[in-house]
Amino acid sequence: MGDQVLWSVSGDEGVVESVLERRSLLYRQDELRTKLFAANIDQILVLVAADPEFSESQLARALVAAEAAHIRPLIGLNKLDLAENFQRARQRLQPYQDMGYQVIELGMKTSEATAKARLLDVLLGHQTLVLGPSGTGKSTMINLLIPGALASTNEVSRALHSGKHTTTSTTLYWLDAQRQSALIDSPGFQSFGLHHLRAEDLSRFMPDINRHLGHCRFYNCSHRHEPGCGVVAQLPSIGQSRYRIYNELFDELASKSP
Ligand SMILES: Nc1nc2c(ncn2[C@@H]2O[C@H](COP(=O)(O)OP(=O)(O)OP(=O)(O)O)[C@@H](O)[C@H]2O)c(=O)[nH]1
Ligand SMILES: [Mg+2]
Ligand SMILES: [Zn+2]
Repeated sequence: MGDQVLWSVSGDEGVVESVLERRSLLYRQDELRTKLFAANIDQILVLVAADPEFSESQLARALVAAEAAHIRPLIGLNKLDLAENFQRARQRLQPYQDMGYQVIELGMKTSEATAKARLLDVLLGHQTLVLGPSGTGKSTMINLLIPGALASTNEVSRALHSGKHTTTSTTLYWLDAQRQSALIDSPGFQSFGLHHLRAEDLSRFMPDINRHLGHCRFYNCSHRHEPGCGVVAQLPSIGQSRYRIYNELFDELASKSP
């Protein structure tokens, strides 16, 4: 269990190309950058769902890590059929849409063809790392896009009593025969670390804060306690939730030894 394989599509079937070394792409947080670049990843798709309810702070953290690594982040919101929860999740994502992130609305179980088309539209021609909490539909997405991949989904994991996270290793799937497009399915949001970041650089990687930089009285303003801060002046538009996340991440980064 937990072997990593390379898949390709042959007709309607997925073919195992080779078994990779047993080691996670994101195993060591401090090597995150290097490994992402090594895999030529140019996009990160953060997949959340109407249910389970997503943690905004986890989402924000993944987006910051992507920005810091100069990798384009995309947000997928799955489980369109869970209408009430979906509407709530959509509202929680509105600030992210407003700050420029593309939010792709998906119903992988009930609107398969539309979901597939929307996904291929952003995925073809790219190497995309798929991230997201357990149960949002990452494996479902692999199976939708690559018939025959047989990525195990939650039902299977319950049957096998194999624990919370169904997907236990990082797997690369080719989306096209030319091998220009790949999906990297990686378990665990939690391994997505920000260790390489300095607290004073954080604001640059949060677009809604970044856009207000350059108007502070002090050139080295942390946008927390200083008088004459141009970011604090914009708090009504930034919103308490995002500013709280900024402060939490800032504290975390500042408390680490350089
Ligand atoms: N209602 C609904 N359920 C869905 C949808 N897409 C996927 N699911 C279900 O959500 C559950 C979790 O899906 P998975 O694809 O296993 O989730 P995952 O992100 O791979 O989870 P891990 O491997 O644990 O990280 C499964 O029971 C899927 O059938 C959808 O559009 N609507
Ligand atoms: Mg999975
Ligand atoms: Zn400031």
